[in-house]
Formats: sequence, structure tokens, C-alpha cells
Amino acid sequence: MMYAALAAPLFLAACGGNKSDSADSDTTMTDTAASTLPEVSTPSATVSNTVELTANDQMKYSTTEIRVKAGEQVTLTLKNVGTMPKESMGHNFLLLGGGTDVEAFATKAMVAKETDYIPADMKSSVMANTKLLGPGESATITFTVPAGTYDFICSFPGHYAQMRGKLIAE
Ligand SMILES: [Cu+2]
Repeated sequence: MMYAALAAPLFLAACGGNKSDSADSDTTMTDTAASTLPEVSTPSATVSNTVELTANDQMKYSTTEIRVKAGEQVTLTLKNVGTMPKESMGHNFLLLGGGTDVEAFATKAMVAKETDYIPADMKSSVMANTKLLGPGESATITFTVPAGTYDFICSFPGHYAQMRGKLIAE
């Protein structure tokens, strides 16, 4: 057991040393190192313009950070994976333009039931949105955004405090 625990760091150190000493010639060592990298360096949010997002009965999105490429079309699918009725636990996805006062928007959205919780007088703040989804429903939208960091929220009454995140376009 002791030897096994010691062997790994020693091997890694030797590997790193070899790589820097002979980066051009030692292709075998480079291949070995590359093949093990993805398992140890999985980022929380990878840059992808195909986004799969879920929302559940616990008022949670599956992620609070979405990273996309700026200036290229994003295809985003939101699925409500909950089972509670739409009237009490509906979910949507609203991408808000930079500079939007999220609190003010969400407060107005609460009483905008007629327009799917999108306040008519702040509609211009919405860069993209899905409709309000009931249990098992999903919706796919496409949009393109310039580089920047944007807020996204679920505007169903009482949800945005938990159901919010950042979309980062770079
Ligand atoms: Cu919601």
C-alpha cells in the first residue's frame, strides 16, 4: 500500500520532467499525459453553444453558469423535469440584457401572469426567453449574444431568488 501511494506522485514527477526535457522527441510520454488530462480537469461550465438546462420542483436549474461563444447562435433547451402543476411550479428561462435591474424586473414579473410573467413594460430587457413550462414540458430557443455577462432567471413568482445564473459569452 505504501509503495502504491508513493509510486503515483513519483511517476507524475518523472513524467513531467521528461516532458519538459524532451518535449519534441518524447511523443509517447506526451500521449500518455494527454489521455489522462480530461479526467482530472473537468471544468464546471464548458463553452458550448448547445445548452441543455433542466428545472425541477426544488426551484433549481441544473446549472447557474452557462458559457457560450459570443456572436454565434446558441441553441438552448429548457426542460421542466418536475411533476408539480404548472400553476404552482412553472418554470421559464429569461435572458436579460446587460444593465437590467434583476430585482426590479422579477418584482414586476410576479404580477405579470397574463403575459407569462414577462412584464410588458420591461419586455425590451429580455434578450431571449422560453415560454412557461409545466411538468415534463420542454422548449428550445435560439439566440445570439455579443460578448458579455448576462443574468438569466426564471420569472415565475418567487423563483428568481434561487433560479438565476450567469450566461457568459466570450
Ligand atoms: Cu421556476
